[in-house]
Amino acid sequence: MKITKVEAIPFAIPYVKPLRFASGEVHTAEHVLVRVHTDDGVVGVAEAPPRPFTYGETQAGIVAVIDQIFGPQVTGLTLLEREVVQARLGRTIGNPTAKAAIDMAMWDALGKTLDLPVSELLGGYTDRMRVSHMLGFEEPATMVAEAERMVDTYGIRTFKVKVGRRPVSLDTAVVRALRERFGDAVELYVDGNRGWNASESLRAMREMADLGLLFAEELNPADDVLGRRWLVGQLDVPFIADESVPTPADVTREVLGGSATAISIKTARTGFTQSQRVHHLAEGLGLEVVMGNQIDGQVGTACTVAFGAAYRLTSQRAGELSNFLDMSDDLLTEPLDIRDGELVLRPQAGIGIEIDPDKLARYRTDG
Ligand code: MUC
Ligand code: MG
Repeated sequence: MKITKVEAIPFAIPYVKPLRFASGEVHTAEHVLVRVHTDDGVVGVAEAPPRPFTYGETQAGIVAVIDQIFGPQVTGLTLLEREVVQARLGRTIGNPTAKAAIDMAMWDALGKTLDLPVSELLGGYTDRMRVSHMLGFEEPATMVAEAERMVDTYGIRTFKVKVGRRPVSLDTAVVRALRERFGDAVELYVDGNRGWNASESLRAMREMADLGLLFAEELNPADDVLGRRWLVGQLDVPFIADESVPTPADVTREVLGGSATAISIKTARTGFTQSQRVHHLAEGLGLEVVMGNQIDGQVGTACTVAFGAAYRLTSQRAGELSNFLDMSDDLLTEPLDIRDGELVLRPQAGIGIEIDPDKLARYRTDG
């Protein structure tokens, strides 16, 4: 169970169509595959998605920090020394997806070593999650057409609508068009990625008051401290903190400060070990939780559903598990399969996936 090597392999897979939102856009999945090798010959895998517009990490930076700092810090430890790993990686502030991928690849290796699924090791609550699909910026008719395709092809009935454009009517028109098209047959919530200020956010939420939204997410910056508190105090739906809470300490600060009333858990940034802490904190505080999407590929999505299905709280709401559908290809031998609006866990050990060596050879960009 001793870690002998940590590999960080950059790869690039184009999107069929770009995803656009208030803080940026994604055209190609330029991610990093992390492989943790042990002295038993076991290899655990996970992926780190750089989000320069959110956390400041880049693909080259993730490879460098793993090769030069985090890899050497964990090599020689066993897969059971996860708290030692957390303490060592935690000395460095930031680099959330690089740290998370190492943690999840270790859990995958542990599951494979013990011949048990990670989701069962974590909590074993259920074997599936309902799927929520994220709709990026387009014209209302295009976004409605994409939602129709998701309903018809995959049975998905929960949509997170990206908002945060100006004027706010650009976005409120989309949400209204979706509600008019689908009536009560779909669940809708909105995510602003900090695009609006507090008063624009409140105006938009009032314009959409009759549209039955489940949540509002990160409509304005959390650093508008008083504005954010003012906004959250006036809403009658839970306000989800996403990129403002990359650590358990941030969750505590934002929630106790009145700047959030619900939490997005993203395994891409808190791995499994820190996501457990966020989950336990949310449970103790009585907060709603959504399993979020860091625009993950299939490796990252397998991690999200493994964690989300492990606990009652994280499996209540639909998880954001479908954005890999916009990618032209992926790395798995057997693609994830969304059916009847659900993603079902694979019964295999670890996170239940296998990397296709030919696909990795085709898409890796390190020579
Ligand atoms: C989301 O929920 O915000 C877009 C930016 C980011 O950091 O994550 C995605 C999705
Ligand atoms: Mg978000």
